[in-house]
Amino acid sequence: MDLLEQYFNSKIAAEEKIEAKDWMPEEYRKNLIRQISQHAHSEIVGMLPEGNWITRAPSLKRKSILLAKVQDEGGHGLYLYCAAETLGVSREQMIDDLLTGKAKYSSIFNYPAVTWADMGAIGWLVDGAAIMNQVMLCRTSYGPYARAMVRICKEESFHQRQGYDILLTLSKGTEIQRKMAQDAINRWWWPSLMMFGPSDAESTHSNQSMAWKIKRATNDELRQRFVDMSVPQVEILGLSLPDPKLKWNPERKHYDYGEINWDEFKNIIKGNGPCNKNRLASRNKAHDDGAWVREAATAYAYKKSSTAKSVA
Ligand code: BYC
Repeated sequence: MDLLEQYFNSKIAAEEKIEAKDWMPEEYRKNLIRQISQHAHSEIVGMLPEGNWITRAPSLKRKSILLAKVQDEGGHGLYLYCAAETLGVSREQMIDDLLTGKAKYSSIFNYPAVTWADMGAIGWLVDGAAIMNQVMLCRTSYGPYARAMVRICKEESFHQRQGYDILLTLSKGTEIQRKMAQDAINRWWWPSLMMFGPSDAESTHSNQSMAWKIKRATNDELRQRFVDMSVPQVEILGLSLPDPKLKWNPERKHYDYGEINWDEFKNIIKGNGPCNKNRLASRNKAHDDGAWVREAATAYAYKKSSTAKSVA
């Protein structure tokens, strides 16, 4: 091991952040680009299921809250693309990988949001799972990623509350509203558990990512914490989680839960989920429709720089 690598390892061991200009192993850089860009894509594609409901929100207040949330997701994507760019990958390359279907993004966004209650379940469960994972990432070893996560987590906790608030309101409403809330929870529960990734035994990157402190807890550890956190919250709603095997285990001091359908997870990751094609088509359309904005911004920047040069 050469001196540079020894120094890198000593910084990781001492909980010091690795910064953009520091030497780092090529595999560390590649792994971070992979994870951060997938994370950025998830934020951007994650705008779609909720964006669809902005015009159908049941009140002005709910509409403005949802609008703010979806805008936040766009902002999170941008912070994360910036963090990935510090590792030497270009924004154009990352976006091209997303639009051509080469890059992965979170499996969760390939499910449809079919009722207003889905806005509640997404906020409570999907953002809840995202926070569980992302709070850990505030302590990730790469400085620009860790700092982006601090801000993202603050906004995500507002997102989770707005989702829970929607479900709480529906749970106190009419019988039809309660049923709608329960149905949304039934559909989003298992996909939310899949967000944490494959089981530790099946996870390709976990061992190395844990050793480099990119990840600070494993997929199964975070999934278990999420299950433990969700049970008392669903009890307050007076609703239930769709898992007959969910049971407190006094020895483990955790809830046991049923088997995740990993075939469904793998199928979605391969691009065959209910909304994969639709999500990519929507992103491609948005990108094409926005071409004139990029062209105008580039022309303006060029004009500004030529004016500056001629004045100088
Ligand atoms: N979906 O070795 P593993 C959000 C892939 S929240 C699709 O365990 P790793 C939001 C994985 O990429 C969601 N693919 O991987 C919330 C790998 O494939 P490659 C985004 C998945 O990286 C609300 C392979 O399976 N959050 O944005 O160690 C509203 C083997 O997995 C998934 C983040 O991205 C999945 N669920 O651990 C709007 C958090 N799970 O790359 C937006 C940051 C695994 O070898 N990311 N795969 O082809 C992470 O913490 C980690 O990347 C993961 C996976 C825990 C997700």
